[in-house]
Amino acid sequence: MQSYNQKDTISAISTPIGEGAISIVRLSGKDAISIADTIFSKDIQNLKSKTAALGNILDTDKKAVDSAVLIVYRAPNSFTGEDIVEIQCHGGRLITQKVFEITLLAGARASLAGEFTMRAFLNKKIDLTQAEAIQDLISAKNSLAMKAAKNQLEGHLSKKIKEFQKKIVEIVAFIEANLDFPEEDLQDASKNTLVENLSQISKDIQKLVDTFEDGKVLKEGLSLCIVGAVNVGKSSLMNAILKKDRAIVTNISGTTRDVLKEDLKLNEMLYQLIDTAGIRKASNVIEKEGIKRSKKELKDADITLLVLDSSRKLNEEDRQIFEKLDSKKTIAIWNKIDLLEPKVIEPTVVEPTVVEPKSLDSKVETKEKIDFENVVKISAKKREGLTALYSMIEKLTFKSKISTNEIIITQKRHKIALIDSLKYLDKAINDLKNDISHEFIAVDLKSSLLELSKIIGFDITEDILTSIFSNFCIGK
Ligand SMILES: Nc1nc2c(ncn2[C@@H]2O[C@H](COP(=O)(O)OP(=O)(O)OP(=O)(O)O)[C@@H](O)[C@H]2O)c(=O)[nH]1
Ligand SMILES: [Mg+2]
Repeated sequence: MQSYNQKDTISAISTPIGEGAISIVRLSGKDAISIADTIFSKDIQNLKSKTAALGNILDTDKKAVDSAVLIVYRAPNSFTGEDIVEIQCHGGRLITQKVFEITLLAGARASLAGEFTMRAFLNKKIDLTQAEAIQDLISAKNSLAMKAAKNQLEGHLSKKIKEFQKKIVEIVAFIEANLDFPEEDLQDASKNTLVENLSQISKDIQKLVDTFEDGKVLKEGLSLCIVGAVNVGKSSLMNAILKKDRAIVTNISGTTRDVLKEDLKLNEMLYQLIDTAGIRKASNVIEKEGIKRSKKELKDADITLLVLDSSRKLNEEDRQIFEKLDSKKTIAIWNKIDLLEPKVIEPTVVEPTVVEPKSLDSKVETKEKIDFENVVKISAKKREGLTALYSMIEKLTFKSKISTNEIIITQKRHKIALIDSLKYLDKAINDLKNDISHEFIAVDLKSSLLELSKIIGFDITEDILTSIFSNFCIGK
């Protein structure tokens, strides 16, 4: 693995590769200005910080390659804390690549993934949570994930961690003061207060840990797996949700043999919608394999959409699927309600959104009652009842109702550090209750503090740093 050598001046194409009006090639490091100066038609050595110059980029034969605007940022007032030069050239694939190569020939090194941000962190321009938030912000796929990343970038997570630290430090100081005067044992009253205060911190840290599940949902989305017996309308539901004819639909039982997956955005959230083969006792080898795959998807699904055919009675196949389901993450969907009496669906326009009669659910009676908490009635064919289904999906999506102002942890690294910190904290609380020597308690509290510091970026090994930043995009 290449190493992130901080002494080098680095260069990268910082805009996406493609055709656009402009592209930016960015240099950072102690030689950034002199390198840019040698490849530019104008003298920029004395250009003031945060000012621009218009001129030509010159190749090694001093021939003009492109006209460009250069912006100079002088250390320490730049993103990385080093001298930075941003070269804004024309946005063609080839021209951008050429300008980038010229910077390398003039002495810069191609930057590694996340190297600009890593330097910003190493030069204390941002802490580690903020560095990580930058990548989250870039890769955010929905507005909630974007807001969570922005929150973190603004330093709200670090602030919260520092609050925990401050409270623990005060307690350590108190305990250590007592260590210095061993004859004065902690009074019961102050011991109880300490236990109370530490327990409150422990509870608050646990609360933050609990936001990780939601954070993961924001970042990665959830899988929505459509399952059911054959011919109940699973593929029709997939098509209705996607508003396109993705899956083959026929009246032949066992039409779908393979697992179909499509990305879906609903209420700003990301999902992977999965259509599966109808589950039944199959004799055909292909269908058997399809059913095996359906069962695997069902097992891994975050939310299950169980489709039932309301035009017929439940059968053994339906009931066998019930047993495999976790009712908390299942939505039971009575499909084909257009075939039930009284007829409630007027032959209205089907695409793209359908105005639904409000009392759709109450106007039709399904043949049987089922024991599921989340039940909706729809017609996949007529695309009716989907709004109710979508709100139910939304309800099951978040364990707690996410407020975008809330601090949410989205990195596994943060979760691990918080849990490790909690372990020491809880041990200290127990020891305090059991009158264990205060020295041990102070040591545990200090270990707890150290784990919290890791989140912000203190006491982080080079390996960990490399693993964090290597997931970034080049040029960031
Ligand atoms: N009337 C009516 N027919 C429907 C509805 N949904 C599906 N169907 C019909 O039911 C039949 C089966 O639909 P599919 O979507 O292929 O069912 P499936 O569950 O994917 O079937 P397999 O892949 O074979 O397991 C087709 O003839 C559909 O047109 C509905 O809401 N109303
Ligand atoms: Mg199907």
